[in-house]
Amino acid sequence: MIDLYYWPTPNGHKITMMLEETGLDYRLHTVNITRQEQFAPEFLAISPNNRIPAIVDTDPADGGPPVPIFESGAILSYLARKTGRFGSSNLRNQVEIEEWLFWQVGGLGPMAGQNHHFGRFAPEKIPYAINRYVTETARLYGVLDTRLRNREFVTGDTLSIADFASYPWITPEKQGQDMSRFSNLARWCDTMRRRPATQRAYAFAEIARNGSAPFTTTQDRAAIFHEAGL
Ligand SMILES: N[C@@H](CCC(=O)N[C@@H](CS)C(=O)NCC(=O)O)C(=O)O
Repeated sequence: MIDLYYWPTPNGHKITMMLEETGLDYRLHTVNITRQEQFAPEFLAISPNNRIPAIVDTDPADGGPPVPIFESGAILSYLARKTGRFGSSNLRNQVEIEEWLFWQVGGLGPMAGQNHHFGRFAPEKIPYAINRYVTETARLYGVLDTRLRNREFVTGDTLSIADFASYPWITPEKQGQDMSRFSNLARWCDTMRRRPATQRAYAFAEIARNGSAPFTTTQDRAAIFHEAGL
């Protein structure tokens, strides 16, 4: 069983997308970061950087005690190893998956995060900062758009953890981006959005945001699917 500590943000969506795609059994625990729940000592014991997402695998492959993991990239890689899915055993493909995973966690995520901060949340509007991060987000969109020109997914013909990492961070309407400049990226976003697992992941996001109790059992989860018509 995977215990997922989650809030419905882009970094949270990455992991629910992966878990829904793999069909792994998981329990979802909300950590409301708008109410500072990420600073609770129980959560910090799992995620010392006071950030979601985090997981605890209560049934690790080595049969040992539960494994806690923080950082979305580390979680995606761990789950890929655990399930044998959305990673690769091919050396060259592995390199590509890691490149694009690190590109997202070190580039697209932080830059788009600053874009959100200065464009939407900062109490003071600072044109230099807004422009800097909108421009940098556009550059990163362009890099991914070029990458997707001859590929269905970020690392080739098959879906990988690199896709789960980037998809939730492409929100042009929140990031001052004109998607008509990025046709390959738009096509890929559409493919990702239509996947049933993505639909389920985002349905949970809505439920968590509305303050409903998170699910703790597979039965609760089935009931939520049923209610959401998924
Ligand atoms: N590098 C981290 C970033 C995680 C992150 O920034 N999480 C945000 C929500 S998207 C958070 O928990 N913020 C709470 C805080 O800053 O206190 C990852 O990829 O997991």
